Order: sequence, then structure tokens, then C-alpha cells
Amino acid sequence: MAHINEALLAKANAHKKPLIQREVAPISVCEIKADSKAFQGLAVKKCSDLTLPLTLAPKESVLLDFGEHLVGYLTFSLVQRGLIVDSPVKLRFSFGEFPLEIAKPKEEYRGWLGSGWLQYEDKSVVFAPYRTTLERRYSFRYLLIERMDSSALTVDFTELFATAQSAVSLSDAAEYHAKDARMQRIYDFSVNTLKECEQDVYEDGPKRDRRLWIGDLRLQALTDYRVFRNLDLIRRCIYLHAACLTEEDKVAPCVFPDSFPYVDDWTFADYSLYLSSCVWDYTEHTGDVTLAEELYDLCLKQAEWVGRDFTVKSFIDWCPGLENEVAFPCVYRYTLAHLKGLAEQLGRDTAWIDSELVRMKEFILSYYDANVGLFVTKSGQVSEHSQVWACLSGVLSQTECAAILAKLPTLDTKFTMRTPYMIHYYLEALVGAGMETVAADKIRTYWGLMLDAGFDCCPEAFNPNDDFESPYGAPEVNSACHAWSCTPAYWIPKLGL
Ligand code: RAM
Repeated sequence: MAHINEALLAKANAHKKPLIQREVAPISVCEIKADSKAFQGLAVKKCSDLTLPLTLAPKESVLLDFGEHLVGYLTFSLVQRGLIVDSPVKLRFSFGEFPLEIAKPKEEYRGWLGSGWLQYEDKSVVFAPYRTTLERRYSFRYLLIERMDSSALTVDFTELFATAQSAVSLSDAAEYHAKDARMQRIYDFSVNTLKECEQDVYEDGPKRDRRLWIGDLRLQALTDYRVFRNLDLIRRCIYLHAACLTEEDKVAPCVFPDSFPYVDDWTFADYSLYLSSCVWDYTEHTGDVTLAEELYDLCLKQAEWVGRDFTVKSFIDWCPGLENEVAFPCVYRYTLAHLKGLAEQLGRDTAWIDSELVRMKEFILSYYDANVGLFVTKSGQVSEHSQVWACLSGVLSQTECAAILAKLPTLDTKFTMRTPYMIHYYLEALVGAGMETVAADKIRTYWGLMLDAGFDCCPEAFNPNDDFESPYGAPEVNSACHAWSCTPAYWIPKLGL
């Protein structure tokens, strides 16, 4: 059973703010065409501007483009043409952040996430005129409306719009002028991603999950200290993670803020440790130690349980077959440095943390293979993750880190970084090693290719060599607006790009 700290939960809820809403109408009628040069082989072509009423005869369908990525609710009004509706009008609404989501037949879904995440719903309209707002919130740019029934009557949509919502508005974002147009576009779509994911909590991606993940939260908050500086939301989300613990007072990887008991009973140990990093970042960026005072003991508790056993489950990245044996202890040491920083600020005893830092240095270095100059697991696995996290663990000099990171592009391994989340930590390792130029190139190429692929926001997973890669065995449920991918909005200003 979950362990809920009601006092902290009340604090989390005291920081809840109303969302900003705006109405957005679709701008054009379009179609999806096969195009071998387009991302996933599908391109959207505009057919005409959209003007209402929009008429739909039985078995007809129409694809609409809202012109931008939205998170919100669909409202429509329907009237009959001339005669009385003599049998229900059955409509299917399919929402998509990207064309494949609309184009792929729903029955072909084979992913391991619940098929309920597919963004569509059927609506029977028995009497007209009729007006409704669909109950489920969707994350989309495109909307396909299909008339599924065979009755003889034509209907008109006289009203059709989305009520888009976010905790912030783009006009509140700190301005940044990048050095060139491409970097500016990368910066802007990263900011847009962050905005779309700022809802009642920092969602990982508004299309799926509808919950708060601490690994994502850390990167969102880090970016947001500069971009929107939504400190209420940051504090609210940190409190939520501290309030809703698993049975043994472990920080859960995700909190379901709307569904009691708010957490499941499993953990990703690296995610539990990020509580220290979140509180450390908050203290660093606000100069306010009150949160650290409230949560230090809980942060320490996470380090204590993790320090006892490294065989626990951790996340690291969505890379099949990855052994976390090196990367995970490195995350532990990386977050211990944040914990130590907090202890020093609060005047707490650091003796246990200091001894752990020494013990972990020795442990991590035992994985260094001097023959190849790389970190290797006991089974002989060489992954990009082990090298990156070894550099971030603080056990190597800057020169040693630079030597290791310079080898990454030529490593002969299939255990490569798969998510923009992991690539954020790669950028951090590069910057720490004094390799800012390589970091800037990575931002330009990797996120630049996402732009070229046509994304409006930064996707959850992106492999420039495989358009169909999916952590879930089904690219149509990948999220095309994912907060852990928004960190160019952190790095670009930081590096003055
Ligand atoms: C995905 C989520 C989230 C991430 C977890 C580990 O399912 O979308 O972003 O934190 O994986």
C-alpha cells in the first residue's frame, strides 16, 4: 500500500493554479499521402481552407489541421440537413500529433502499452441539433472525423473548435535570441514542448500517461527555472513526489495526481534518487532552502536504501538489453553530490555521505578497463550509457572524461542512447568535460533532425536512422510532445548558442 503524507499533499495542492485556456479552430482540410521522403513515409498535404459549416454525408470522412500542437478538449455542434435524423449519426474522432497516428488502422496496434491510449473515440448522436464537448483531453494537431453510419442524411458541423489548455502561455516565456535561425527554431520548439507539458502537473507527455514522472520532472524544472519560472508548479510537483510514497517510504517513479492511492508499489531506483537532485536544483535556482529543510530527511532515506543494494530495478534509458550495472551506481554517486550540497546548506552532518562517495568511487572505478580505456560491465557489455554516467559520477578528471567521451562516436556497440532524456545527460557530461562544441553540434544535429522530420514539439524517442523505433513496440503510441526532450531550451541559453 502507498504511504500518503497528508500534510505534504495539502501543500502540493495549495500550489495548484488554474490553467490558461484558449479556443482554437481548425484551419484547413488536408490529406495524408504516402511520401518516401517524409518521416515515417507519410506527408500531410493541404486540400483547402476550412470554413463552417462542414458537411458530412454517411461514410464520408474529413481530416482537419489545427495548424499547431494542442492539448485540450473538442467541442462541436451538429445540425441535420432538412429532414429529421431518423437513425443515430455515428461519428469517430481520431486525434493525432503526427500522421501515422491517424493513418495506421487501430486494429493493427500491437504495442505493450494499453490500447486505450490510442487517441480516438466514437460518438453516437441520436437527436439533432446537438452540441457537446468530448470528455477526454487529447494531445493533437490533426483530427480525422469519420461518419460510420449508413443513414441517408447529411449533417452539418456548425461549430468545431478545441479548448486548448496549459499552465503557462508562450507570451510568459523568457525571451532568447539564438545566434542563428536553426538554433532559434530548436529553442522555440523546445519551449513549446515545455509549455504543452505544463498542465496541472508537469506531465511527461500530454498524449499518454497523464501522470507525473520524477525523471521527467527534474529536466522540465531545470529548463523551467529559466523559461517560465513556474515555481508554484515545480514546488507542487516536488511535494507530490514527497507526499505519495511506496510502502517503504520510497519515492515512486510516478505519481497519478488524480487517482487514489496516487502511486503504484514499484520503483525505479534512479528515479527515487532524483528527489535529491530536484530539491538541490530548486535551492540552487531560488536561493530558498525551506523546501530542502522540509525534504532533506526523505532525500537521505532514498540514498540509504539504494546504497544497500545496487541490484534494484532502475531505468537509465529505453535501450533493449542494457545492463545498468555501471550506470546505476554512477547515478547514485551523481545524486549523492546533490545530497551533500543540501546537507552543507542546512548544516547537517555529511560523514555518511562522504564515506559513500569514497566507497562508490572505488566501486565505479573497478569497472574501468584500462586496456580499452572504457567502462565495461562484468559480462563485457560496453554501452554509451556506462561511459556517460561514469563521467557524470565525478570519479574522473576532466581530461579523463574528455578522452572517454571522444571515443563514443566510434564505439562498436548496439547499446546506444535511445531517448532525448539520456542525451540530455550526455550533453551534461560533454559540457562537464569542456566539450561544449561537441554538445552544440549534438543539439544542432539531433534536435535539428526532429524539426526536419516535421515535429511541432520534441518527441519522446527519436532515432534518425529508424523512423519507427518505439519503446513500446508501436510507434503510433510514441509521444510527439515529451517534456524530457525539451532541454535544448536549457542548454542553448546556458551555452550562449
Ligand atoms: C515513459 C514515460 C516517461 C518516463 C518513463 C520511464 O513511459 O513516458 O517519460 O519517465 O517512461
